[in-house]
Amino acid sequence: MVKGYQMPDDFLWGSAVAAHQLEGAWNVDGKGVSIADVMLAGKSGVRREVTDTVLPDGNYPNHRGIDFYHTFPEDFKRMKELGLKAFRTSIAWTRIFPNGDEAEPNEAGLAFYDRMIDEMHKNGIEPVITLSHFEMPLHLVNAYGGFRNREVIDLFVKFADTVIRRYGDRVKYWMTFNEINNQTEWMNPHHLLQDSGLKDYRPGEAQELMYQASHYELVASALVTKHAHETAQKLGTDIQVGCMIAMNPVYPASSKPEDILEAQRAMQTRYYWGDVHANGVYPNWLKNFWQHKGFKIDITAADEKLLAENTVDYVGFSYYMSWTVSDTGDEWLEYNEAGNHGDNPFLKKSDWGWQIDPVGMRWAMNWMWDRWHKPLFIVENGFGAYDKLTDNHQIHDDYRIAYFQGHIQAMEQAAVLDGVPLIGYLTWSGIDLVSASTGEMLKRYGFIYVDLDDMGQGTGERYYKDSFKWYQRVIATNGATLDSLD
Ligand code: P53
Repeated sequence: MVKGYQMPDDFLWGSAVAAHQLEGAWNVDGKGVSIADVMLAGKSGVRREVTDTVLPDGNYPNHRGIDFYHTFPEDFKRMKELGLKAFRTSIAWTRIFPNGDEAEPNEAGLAFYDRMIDEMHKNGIEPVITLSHFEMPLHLVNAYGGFRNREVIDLFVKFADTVIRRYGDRVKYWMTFNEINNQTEWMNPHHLLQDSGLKDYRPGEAQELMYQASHYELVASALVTKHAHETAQKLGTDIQVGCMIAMNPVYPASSKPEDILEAQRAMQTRYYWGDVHANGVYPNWLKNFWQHKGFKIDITAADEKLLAENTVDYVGFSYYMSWTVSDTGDEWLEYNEAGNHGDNPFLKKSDWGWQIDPVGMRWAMNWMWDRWHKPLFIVENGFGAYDKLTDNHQIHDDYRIAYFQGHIQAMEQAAVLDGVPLIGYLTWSGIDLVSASTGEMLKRYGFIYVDLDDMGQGTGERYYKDSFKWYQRVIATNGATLDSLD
């Protein structure tokens, strides 16, 4: 028995994906080249190489995705059968502004998302849209330097305004930058490129550049929020704009006070983006830290006013794992995301080394609500695993069901027992797609299996995993039944 708790009637059960990880059709209907299009496939433990241009013989898994660009009408039928009430995807910036700086948008790209959004509504599924999910136009990286350049704010806001005006009558929930705080790990070039379009910098300037680019993104996010609220008024609709934070709780490795202090600073460091988005101000410790480091971040008084006056409507977050840290002896408590982590002896790991921690979900939800006082929206939670397709096309993924049982139960306890306001719960990813960190297809997340391998070989056929039936029943009982299938 796994105890479940019934959620409110309007609770949004759903799944989430990102355009570049499943659409394919990377150069179709006028789409430009994005940063996701120059990432080769990696493997577990092997980083994805980024090429300057698209090489003719490279294995670029995002070029084909799962061909969702063409299959979405049938795939949404399957998701309706699953019972999804909401579906999160992103709008690929390069379908709308192929290079990012054109005067006019690409009508074929806009028309594609018209069709996709209408198809969701036809199936009774509420769309949830991310504006920037690791897919900036490559041209903005090469010609502008990505978000280190203040000019990119206006280009992003123009893209966002264009799509919010176009779809604002049919899309209520929007998010600005996916996992904006992944760049806490600024020593990993992959995150700086995905989050901020930063490339070609000296290693010594990476940390300062990260803070500068992040500031411009926070300003862009506030401007988008402001404009979206104006658009909503004009259209007479309700539009909600959220931020999107990668929530990995960072625990102290022991009850030693120095470890606890270090963990507190780790949390402050990873989640200041949430502080600015939700509370509208930069924390003092961070301003002092910049000064200590000699960082000169361009933040104007007008920026600060804008941030204070345009906080988000809700906090969207992803949740996969938790970490632990120990004291480093540094008086400034500097948190090194790539270096400080240890193993938590109480937790098991996935095949990719991600520590599985359902209790941390409840802890994190309480922590965020206490700190930000904004409704929460879980927009990603899931388990990447190798799945085995049997001869008669079944997939017995009891490990995935077990992961969801623990996490959904913890989510329900936070919402029902602790009273944390929660809009919905979206699993990553509903249907198998290309992994963001490794580019693998074989790191699977779906309830729907897609018959493709890491080289893009396979029939592309869809099959239902055991977890499909399980999640279908969770949704049908509004979260009350979490037991395993018989
Ligand atoms: P993949 C790092 C750590 C946690 C989540 O991840 C992350 C990342 C960035 O790679 O990304 C989010 O596919 C992201 C999705 C991604 C999903 O988690 O690396 O928003 O795009 O696919 C799962 O296993």
